[in-house]
Amino acid sequence: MFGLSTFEYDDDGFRTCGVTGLHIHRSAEDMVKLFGLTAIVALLIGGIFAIFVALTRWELIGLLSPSDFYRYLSVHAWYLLIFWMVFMEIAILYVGGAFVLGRKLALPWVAKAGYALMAVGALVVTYGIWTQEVPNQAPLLTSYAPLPSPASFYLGAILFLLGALVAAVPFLGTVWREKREYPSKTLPLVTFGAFCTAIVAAEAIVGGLITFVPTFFWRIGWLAHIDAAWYRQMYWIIGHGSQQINLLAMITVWYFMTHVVGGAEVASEKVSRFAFVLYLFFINMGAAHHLMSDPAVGLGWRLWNTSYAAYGAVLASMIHAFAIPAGLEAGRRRKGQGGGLFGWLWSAPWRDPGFAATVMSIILFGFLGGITGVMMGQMQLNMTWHNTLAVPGHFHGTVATGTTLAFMGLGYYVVRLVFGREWVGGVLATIQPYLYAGAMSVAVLMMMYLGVLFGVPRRHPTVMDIPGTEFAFTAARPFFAVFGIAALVAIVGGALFVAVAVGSLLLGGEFTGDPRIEALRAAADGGDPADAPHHQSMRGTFVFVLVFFATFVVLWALNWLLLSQVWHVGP
Ligand code: HEM
Ligand SMILES: [Cu+2]
Repeated sequence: MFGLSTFEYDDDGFRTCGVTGLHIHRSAEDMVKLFGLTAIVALLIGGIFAIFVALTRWELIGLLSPSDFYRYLSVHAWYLLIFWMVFMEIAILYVGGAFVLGRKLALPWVAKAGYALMAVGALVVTYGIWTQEVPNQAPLLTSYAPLPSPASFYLGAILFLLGALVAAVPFLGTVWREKREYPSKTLPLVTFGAFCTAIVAAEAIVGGLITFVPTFFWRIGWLAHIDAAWYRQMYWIIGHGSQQINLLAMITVWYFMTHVVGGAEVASEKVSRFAFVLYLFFINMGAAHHLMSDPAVGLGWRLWNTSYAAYGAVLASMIHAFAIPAGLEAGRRRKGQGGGLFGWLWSAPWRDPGFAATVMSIILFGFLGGITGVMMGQMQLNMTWHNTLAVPGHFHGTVATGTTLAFMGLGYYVVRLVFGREWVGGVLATIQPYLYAGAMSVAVLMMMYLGVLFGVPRRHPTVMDIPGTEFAFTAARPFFAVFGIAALVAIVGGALFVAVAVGSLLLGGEFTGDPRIEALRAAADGGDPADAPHHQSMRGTFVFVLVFFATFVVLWALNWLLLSQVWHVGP
């Protein structure tokens, strides 16, 4: 597809990847290219809109008028959080399914039909956002009823969701055929992770259809009324559910990339699989954190879901957060790649942007997104975070820093291993993950400070005041300056990724293999059972775990201190 490939195939349409040893069929490869490239186009468009959004919030520039701000913010959110992520996730399903199992993609025409539905849906959503009328029809991400967002917007969202559901069918069909052929063989961990992702995705999408279809009927006049509280609760099945898809897909990419590029080996398959299963049972309930201040649902319901059940999913994340670095440490130690406490890290391929992006993703997702998510997902602490700029701070730590970096890392290897192109850009490609990760981290921290310390609201185009009130945020000005500069640098970092990826496809030489990765694969073939991954020392990872927990405790205590200072009870 696209005539960009440099590979040759056997008569059945298979080839053997020289780097990973995977048997890859053309049918799956074509779809990975199609969905992957579309995702990168969405990243580019959403990134362009990030410029306008960030430069409006930076009061020194104050670029857009209020009506334009909400229109641009809606495009930014839908192209990045939904289109960039979901197109990439379908590609990940096909990598985790057909590629890893060494099979043809089942029902490739269904994949094409799903793609067409998704693409049309995305365009209709864009049309809806663009033609909405001021003052208050811009959907943003949530399009809460009774906000009268355009009917075309809801129609587009329905088409897109249907398309994603259809596009998941070839993945499930591929797994089905594998199980029919080898009923007693366990699925590889990456396929298992992709399978759990697909289940969580199906639940989220069905929830989205249950929400958007009646809302669409309401907008075209077939239904007289939509209950606002019903909408809010149902909407978050997809609103939060899509973040669960992002999380599971990202973790699957972490396992895949640390293994392929870093030589990681899974220390305990059972424990890692158990963690995926924990998500299946508990992660949905986390959605209730969006209703933490909502009077329409009971207090007990909110507390149970967010402070008890959700911790089942947090436990799963903790297990992966240990298992993946531990797998990297154990795998590299076993292959003789560095001893001592951190030798396995110093010797890692830090100049490889695929590896660097993956590791930055793991670290920053945990420290910036994970810790803040658990804190603001807790009833009392939520009061100081709710609806402030700290909330976008949190989710730019998760999706915009963590998940986006993981998908960029995978993107680098799609360029190499699927398109068969070597990266162009030299040192620019090497620094890209660091530039994006570093600047994004600063922007995220500033959003959090502005929100928690100054109470600056989210989703607001006039920045230094709240019209009609006495509030003024002038003291926050220096933080906005740092935010604005960091946001611009982050946008440059994101643009650099698009430039390297697209540049490599058009101008890159043929990728003929990476001696470092081949050496890792050669070193993996030691058959000594005493030399198993779980017999290796994982003390380096243990030190990281202690650092992580210490940070967690300090931030937790600090946030309670801030909460205690919000008001004084008594004389
Ligand atoms: C350099 C990159 C980026 C910058 C500078 C940036 C900046 C911003 C800013 C300033 C806001 C508005 C906050 C507010 O006023 O409430 C925002 C909102 C948002 N951004 Fe980003 N962003 C970037 C990348 C991303 C990425 C990669 C994603 C998703 C994967 C993303 C998803 C969102 C979402 C979902 C919203 C909220 C929309 C809503 O409130 O409904 N952003 N972004
Ligand atoms: Cu959520």
